[in-house]
Amino acid sequence: FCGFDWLITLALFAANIRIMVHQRSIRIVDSHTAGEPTRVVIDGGPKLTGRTAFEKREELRRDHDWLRTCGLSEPRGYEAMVGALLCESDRDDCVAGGVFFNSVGYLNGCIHGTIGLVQTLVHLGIISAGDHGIETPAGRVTAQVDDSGSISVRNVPSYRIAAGVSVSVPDWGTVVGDIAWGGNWFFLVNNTSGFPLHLEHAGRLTQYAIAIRQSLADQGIVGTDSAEIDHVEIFDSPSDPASADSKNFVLCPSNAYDRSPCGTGTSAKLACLFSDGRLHLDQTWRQAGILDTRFYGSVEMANQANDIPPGSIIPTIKGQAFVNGELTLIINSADPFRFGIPY
Ligand code: PYC
Repeated sequence: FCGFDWLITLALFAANIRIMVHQRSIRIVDSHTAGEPTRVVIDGGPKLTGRTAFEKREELRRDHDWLRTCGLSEPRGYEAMVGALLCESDRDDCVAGGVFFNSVGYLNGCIHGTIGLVQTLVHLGIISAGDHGIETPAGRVTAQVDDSGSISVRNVPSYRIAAGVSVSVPDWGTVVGDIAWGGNWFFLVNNTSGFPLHLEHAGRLTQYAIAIRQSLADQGIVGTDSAEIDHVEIFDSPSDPASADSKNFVLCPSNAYDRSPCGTGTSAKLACLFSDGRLHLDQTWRQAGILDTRFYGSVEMANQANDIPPGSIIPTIKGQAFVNGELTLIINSADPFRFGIPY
């Protein structure tokens, strides 16, 4: 070899390897909030051109759904996992944006996921204690990071649109519940399954909740603008009344149950309690989830606006997340399941 010959040979060799096995890397930070996992894509995802988080979510859904399936479907993920694509926000009052998804589709808002995303930003040294705006497809939320490691998220306006709705559920009888919005649509019921809200009954509780959700759809019971009610929230007495006011079991759209008390679900619950006069403006509601981990909720009145019913509240949900992994996903063109196992 003389002159630049060896350099040209090296470049051709590298190019050949790239053609033979094309590889793409996605950088991830994993965390859990009260037991519920959040997988945040921090680098290597598609560059989105949408202006708002809502537009970005629709672009992701339409043009880049591979990111969701590759991160959350097996063999890399599982159905309880929620993913978030960390985005820039065009808003001056937001430090970042987040688009949330799961193994079957996309979410409007996700409070445990927002707490996980904010903890990820703290972990990366991007933010520290203080107030930070985050843009989500459901609207802007504010996250307050405190020195003790807790994160409080001031959510979007939440409200109940119907109380005491009866639904006939094959094999389970008539179930009566409320329909409320807390950033996602929820049907909230007291537990009539006959199975206590304990982890050992998660399978039967999941069947009960799926049957309720299916019956809502079959009987045309929907949210505003005919939106599907895709979350079911079941309540019972807390395991330890000294540390919680209520315990829940929340079915998510992927048919997984939320390991946390579900932040948007707790927001919907606060809206119902407030409408019933069972929660006051200066009160803290302690909501336990199926693992007996807790979110702490409080409410303020929402300013009246055309798109929300009178009496809507703004919930603030406090919880804690722990970063438990940093990894690089490798998308190898030779791998038949590089975008996840389809099902
Ligand atoms: O915490 O809002 C939440 C949530 C929604 C779905 C799973 N977790």
